[in-house]
Amino acid sequence: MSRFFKDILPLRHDPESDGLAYRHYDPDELILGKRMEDHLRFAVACWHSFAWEGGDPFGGRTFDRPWFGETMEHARLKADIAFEMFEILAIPFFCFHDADIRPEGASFAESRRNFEEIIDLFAEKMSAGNTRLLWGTANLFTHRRFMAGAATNPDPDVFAWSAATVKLCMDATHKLGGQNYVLWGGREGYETLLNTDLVRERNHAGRFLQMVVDYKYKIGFEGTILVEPKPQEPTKHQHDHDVAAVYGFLRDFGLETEVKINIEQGHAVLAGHSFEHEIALAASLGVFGSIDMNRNDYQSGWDTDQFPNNVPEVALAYYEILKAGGFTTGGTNFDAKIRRQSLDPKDLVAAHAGAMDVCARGFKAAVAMLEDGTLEALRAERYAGWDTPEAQAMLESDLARIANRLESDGVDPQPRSGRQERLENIVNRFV
Ligand code: XLS
Ligand code: NI
Ligand code: NI
Repeated sequence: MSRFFKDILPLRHDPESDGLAYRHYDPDELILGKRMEDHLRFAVACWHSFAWEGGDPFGGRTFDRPWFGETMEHARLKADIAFEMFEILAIPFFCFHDADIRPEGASFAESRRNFEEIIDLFAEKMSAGNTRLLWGTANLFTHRRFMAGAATNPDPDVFAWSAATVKLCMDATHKLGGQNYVLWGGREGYETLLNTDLVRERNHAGRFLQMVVDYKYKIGFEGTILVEPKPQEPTKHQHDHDVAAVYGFLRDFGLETEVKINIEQGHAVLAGHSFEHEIALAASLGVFGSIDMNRNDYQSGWDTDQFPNNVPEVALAYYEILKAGGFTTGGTNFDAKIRRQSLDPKDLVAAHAGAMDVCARGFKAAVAMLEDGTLEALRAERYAGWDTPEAQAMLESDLARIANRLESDGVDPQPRSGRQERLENIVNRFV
């Protein structure tokens, strides 16, 4: 029995349950020839579940956890409880930042030793259980040294600190067999141009990412390097605004075949996009990697990082992921936190269980929509005019020849319905 989760038993698939169970998520159910667990590849995010204390801009800690404290003893207890929850959920993956799992030391070397000791403990626990590492990452945003950025900091010493930290976190991710390494540039942006050298900052961020890719090859890390876009928050203008901006950035630095993108639902919404738009765009550019699954409150306009509970939204996201061929090294990371009034251990487990069920329902709906084929057929029909040899030849032509042909053939476009409501009605049959 767990010290923290007390009488909470390991969750099972039980559609009839009225307690803590998976009513829709069944890891072993075969879908399109693959187990549901292997399609969805769920992960717990250590920062929200075990490091976040329940604070908001107006108040501090609301959670009372026995592992809160800046000693190694606390860190070891935190690791124990985290792995207990992974077992209760029977979740296949987890993700972490260095700062989530170790106390900050008085020097870089002390922080490194603290971190390496916990990584060794993680390695032991992982070999005794079934939970693997989806991705590791470095926290280059919480400590005040990063207030003006990490790789984009005007102070070269902070660039150096960031490089050493990422090296350490990549080594740890490699050691634990992580499937990806993520970079989210929380502070890689700026508040005002009055104090910012935009060009230099962008160049430093690009050079930093090139060094990350070089280091991946140097140590033989076979996972995927992922960048996670976010348009604002914490800084006002972020260099990694959305998928389109990150793709342009990768192209600029020759990294578009080396680095892929980790797309977060809440960040997509903050950027003024839908989640499925970001996924479809990344897939079309060959840079789709993984997802951070959560949900923002649509009224508050900031990154509330709630657990997903909107099946139709989730279904449209998985529909695009399936069309892109599904995950390879990526997965569904719950970058989500319980609300600050959700004090009980049970709230933490129920949040993940509910989110996994929501994703399972959305995923199954997506599979059904794809197998049904009506949506794809109607989309293809909308563009069918382009399948003719004349239309294709126009793409090899030029403006003057096209203009001539328009008049000589008497071309006269006839508007046709986009049928949006009918398409939405079709989606509604499946969700
Ligand atoms: C914050 C980000 C962060 C990354 C990992 O908004 O989502 O949690 O996923 O650093
Ligand atoms: Ni986020
Ligand atoms: Ni995230």
